[in-house]
Amino acid sequence: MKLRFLLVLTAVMATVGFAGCELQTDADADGGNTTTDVTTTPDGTTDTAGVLDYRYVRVDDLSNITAGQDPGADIDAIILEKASGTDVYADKIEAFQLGVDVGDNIDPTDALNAPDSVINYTDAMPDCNADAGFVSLGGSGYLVAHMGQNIEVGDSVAVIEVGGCDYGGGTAKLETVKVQVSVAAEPDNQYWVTLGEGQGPYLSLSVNSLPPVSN
Ligand SMILES: [Ca+2]
Ligand SMILES: [Ca+2]
Repeated sequence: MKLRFLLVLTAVMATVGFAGCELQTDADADGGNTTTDVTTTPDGTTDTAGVLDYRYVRVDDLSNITAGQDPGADIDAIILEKASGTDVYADKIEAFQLGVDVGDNIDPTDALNAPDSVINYTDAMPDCNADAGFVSLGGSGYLVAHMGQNIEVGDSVAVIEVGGCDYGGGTAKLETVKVQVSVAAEPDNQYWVTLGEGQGPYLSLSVNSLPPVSN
């Protein structure tokens, strides 16, 4: 009888101890709880205290095209298509790695802001400027961009690539890219979530699930 009581007491203490640790871990600066402390940020997106925002997009060139003019995928723009219908653009390049460097168009800031090479990108055969307004990743390179708002479930991330469009002298070559999103900017951080891969000129990938990452 006495032994049984002791075992029960030990189990109760273990449970209390575990719950105590959990509360300690979840408590944040203002004493709230990470699951309930939701605020709205100045840019209109929701912000959950203790949970990092998905704000970065990595685009990898999977084409392996390393010769010719502007080899590899030619990125004109990255668009965060919010569930609300608003389009938000990349506003900063965080990292950039060229595959081969034989192109004229190797300035990664050409992937920022609204499309300026393939403007009518939703048309079946858009027009494109094959001379300017995009960055060629060189067959195996990548770039990481910071987006103007948080990437959330229900949004889509679109990459505008100068391919499958009419440049005046024919149709620009389509090239395959892979698209990932993360809470961190480093090219090799552990939090990248793959949205998918495919070809342009308008590759729009939906954001179906994003695992919460605590800070
Ligand atoms: Ca190309
Ligand atoms: Ca551009």
